[in-house]
Amino acid sequence: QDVDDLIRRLPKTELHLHIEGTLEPEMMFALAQRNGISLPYASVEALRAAYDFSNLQSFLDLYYAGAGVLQTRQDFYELTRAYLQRAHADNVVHVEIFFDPQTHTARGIPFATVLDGIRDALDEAGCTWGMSSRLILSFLRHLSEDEGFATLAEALPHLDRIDGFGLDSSELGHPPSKFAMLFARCHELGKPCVAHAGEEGPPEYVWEALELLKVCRIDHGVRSLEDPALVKRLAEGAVPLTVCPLSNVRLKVVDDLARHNLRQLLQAGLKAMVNSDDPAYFGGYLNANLLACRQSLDLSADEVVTLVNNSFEASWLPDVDKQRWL
Ligand code: ES4
Ligand code: ZN
Repeated sequence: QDVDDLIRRLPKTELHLHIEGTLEPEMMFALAQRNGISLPYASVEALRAAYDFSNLQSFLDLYYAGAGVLQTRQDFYELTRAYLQRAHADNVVHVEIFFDPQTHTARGIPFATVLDGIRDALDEAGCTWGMSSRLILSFLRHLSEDEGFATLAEALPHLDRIDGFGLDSSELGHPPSKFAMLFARCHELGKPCVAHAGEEGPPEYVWEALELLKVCRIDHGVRSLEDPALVKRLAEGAVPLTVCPLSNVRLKVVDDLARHNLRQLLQAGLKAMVNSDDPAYFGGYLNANLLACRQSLDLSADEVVTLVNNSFEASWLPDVDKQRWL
């Protein structure tokens, strides 16, 4: 299939990826053994069988528990290296990845251990393959704004290695407005900000992310089409939406990939693109997401090129580097 070949061969960028969500069951078991941790699953197969989610929260419960096997700088390095190898195999040339420091500092893992391990692998991928990268510190929205401020304080000595800030975790009941002061501080530090919004939450949360958190991208945003005024605002501002199709299916945000609104988002003039979110849990990395959409939505070559170009345009690469790939 020509379009499938195009998907595989095109240079691509990944803008919505949680590094903790790339922890494959095999590595989870290997790290558990190395670190003397016992997992409540008998085997890799039993663990994979538990990846049958009913909503975002049922996934997050497993995702936070799984991340408990990550303990040392070497663990975070190996996790990130394995992801970057898979991305490179998909012809991904630039990544902007999230990490959730609060998931680890709450277990007594030092902030620097997490950051150093991830950065080791990102730097190595830059040297080995010329892969460029950005690292986004994502705050957990189920925690308080004060806890976010405490995490930001821990990040301050490392700001030269943190490229931006994000907001993730349980969306319903934790609107962006809860973090307005924290994100104002992030902007004062001169860093771009993004937020998950309109995944399970209503269009109002997307409005808040734009108006109160002043984000430059919306992560997911698939519920935006419910509000025509919001669609107008997103189109006029050319605000990118980092859509994650396989994630939306696995978390029951949409009931079937064939009914995903990806094409409608593009037709409404929105800068949507495809990303992989938590690929170890949702059944595939970037090419798998694009190939699944091609199949279920019958994406054309033009649509694939638009999605990939939107992703480069939405990236934080300087314009000269974007020109290389567009
Ligand atoms: C996430 Cl899919 C999703 N949504 C919100 N927060 C997250 N953290 C990791 N994956
Ligand atoms: Zn996400």
